[in-house]
Amino acid sequence: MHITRRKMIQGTAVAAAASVAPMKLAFGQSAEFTYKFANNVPLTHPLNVRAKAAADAIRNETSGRLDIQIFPSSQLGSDTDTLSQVRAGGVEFFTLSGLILSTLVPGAALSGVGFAFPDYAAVWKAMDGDLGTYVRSQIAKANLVAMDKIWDNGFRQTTTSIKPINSPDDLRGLKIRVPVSPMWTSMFKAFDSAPASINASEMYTALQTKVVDAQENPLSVVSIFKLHEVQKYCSLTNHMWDGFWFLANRRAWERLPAQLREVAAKHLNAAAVAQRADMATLNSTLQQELTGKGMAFNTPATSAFRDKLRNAGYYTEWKTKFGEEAWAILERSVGKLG
Ligand code: X2X
Repeated sequence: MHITRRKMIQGTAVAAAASVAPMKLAFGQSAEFTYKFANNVPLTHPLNVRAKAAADAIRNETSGRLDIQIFPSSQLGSDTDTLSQVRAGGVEFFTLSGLILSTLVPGAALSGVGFAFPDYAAVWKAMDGDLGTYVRSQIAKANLVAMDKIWDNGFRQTTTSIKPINSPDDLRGLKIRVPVSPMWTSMFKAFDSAPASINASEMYTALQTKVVDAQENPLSVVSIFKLHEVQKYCSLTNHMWDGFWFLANRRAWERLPAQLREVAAKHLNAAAVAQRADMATLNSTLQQELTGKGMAFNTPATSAFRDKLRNAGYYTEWKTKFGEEAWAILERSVGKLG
């Protein structure tokens, strides 16, 4: 089972590399700029489908001068490794959850504060507005460039192999995989769970071998990573929204002539907007599809979870960590928190 899955992922990666191999120009030259784009989701995820379309459009419009090659499924390393590589310049482009990026840029975790966004309308208003502008300015200070439009990962739900989560009490002591980020660890500690920080590339195996009994992710990730094979229950906790910043190594970005940068940014941002719509469609069909594959769904009342976070001092702690200015920008976008 494990081996089969590994093979499948490797097969996907090879197919990806083949399909985006450097294009030879009509007159026999290769591209002037061949840049790697790494990410942690499989090729079938809308993020890669839309990124591939953007890479094709960029190659066309630049007459092959800029060739973006896609490396899906953490093929170049875990998120933690790839973040180092994009900082060093070994990888030119990388999509990363703002919360994982917060290990380098603390303010990037603002969008992941528990229960901050009631719905997608609130998410895009904030992320395409002042909150997004603030986070991108913080990212710029770390010598990375973030494209204007953030890509959707989704509202996160909780899956387990052992029981449905109906109330915060069900999270007590639960061994749950979370991505590597203080925001996630702090949230699940506030729920009295036992969170384990594990990169996405190791998530399936960690669940399969029962290193952990649970994880939390949008339904798109549950389905595309085939977590339904190793998880039985899915509780619609909607505890946070998560998105992927499209990051570039600053030197690599600035090495591109202005006109190439403009073409690349235009297509990447348009692809992000299209990907958001794909995700909305996907997420609206997945509960039914995953039920068909044997998962049992429940919809707990979220107010008790929010109360638990408040009582554990989670909001107070994060307000102090982010600082008054950043917290005020978040609250101006989404209303009073905590
Ligand atoms: O690692 C995860 O859980 C994932 C795929 O959702 C992120 O990239 C944050």
